Amino acid sequence: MGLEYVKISPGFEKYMPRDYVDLVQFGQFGKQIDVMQMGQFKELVEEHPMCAGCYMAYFIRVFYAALPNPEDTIVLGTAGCARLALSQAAVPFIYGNYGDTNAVASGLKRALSIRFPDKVKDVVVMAGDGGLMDIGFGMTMHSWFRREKFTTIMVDNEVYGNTGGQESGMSPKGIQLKMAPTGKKFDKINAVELAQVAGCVYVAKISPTNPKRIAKTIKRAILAAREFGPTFIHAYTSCNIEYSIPTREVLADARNREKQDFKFYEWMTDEVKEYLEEIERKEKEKAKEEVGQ
Ligand SMILES: Cc1ncc(C[n+]2csc(CCOP(=O)(O)OP(=O)(O)O)c2C)c(N)n1
Ligand code: SF4
Ligand SMILES: [Mg+2]
Repeated sequence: MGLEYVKISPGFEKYMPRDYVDLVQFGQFGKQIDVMQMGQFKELVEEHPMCAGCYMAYFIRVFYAALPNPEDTIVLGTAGCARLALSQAAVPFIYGNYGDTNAVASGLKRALSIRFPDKVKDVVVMAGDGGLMDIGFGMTMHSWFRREKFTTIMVDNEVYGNTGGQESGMSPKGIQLKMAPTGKKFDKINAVELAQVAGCVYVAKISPTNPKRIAKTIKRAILAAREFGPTFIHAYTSCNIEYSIPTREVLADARNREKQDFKFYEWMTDEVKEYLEEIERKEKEKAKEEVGQ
């Protein structure tokens, strides 16, 4: 992709689907849009087949609104609920075999750096707790050991949601699930600590209760990965179905978990901190200038 590729050739507007024309005219391509404006611009993902009221689907919606360069981003997913919405977005999506996402993303990011040495191409993996911390554990870890420059986002619903309720390494100890009826016997894996030890330069844990904070975290992780190395976000994204959470209670549930296992946590290396602070300082100055004009 790229901005030029997204634009419609003059004269062809009337032949293009309405959705596409709206996306180019009123969407995010080539612009920086504040996530708080959601609902007032054409979003990169709209219709999708995830369960009604699924909080993972909400997180994915905010994720797309937060991308710093959607026109130059490739998203990688795999089997699991998230890919149902990721594959419907107006951003290129690659489906890695279950467990392979971080190996495929490593090759892709390296290939893009060779093919487009003067351009920034962001690669983001978004996959479930099973995909990244169980079956794909080795691939995830080794991409971090090798310091591959892309972002990994784990949408942790603490279960294998897409296959009907098996326990994962991320399910809490003691939890009974449809296909784990005697209760989980082991602790939840500490993914954030593993990421730090394995070489990630920016690590965050988040419960999606505050869209501005989600957006800031996603943007920081992507910007840091461009320059310094692997970055990781561990996001709580509940599963209404397997945890029997009524749709109207998903936000209350996310707030509740935020007080327990998912207290906001952010860690980065000193050089990443310095780099991000400089970018954010410049952005603030620019915004002030624009208000003054
Ligand atoms: C190699 C391989 N093993 C198993 C599966 C079956 N499978 C599909 S989705 C899934 C579990 C998904 O759980 P998770 O990664 O946590 O994502 P969620 O659906 O919970 O979002 C499994 C085991 C598969 N597609 N490929
Ligand atoms: S099964 Fe759970 S995580 Fe998957 S789409 Fe439905 S509510 Fe969301
Ligand atoms: Mg899961």
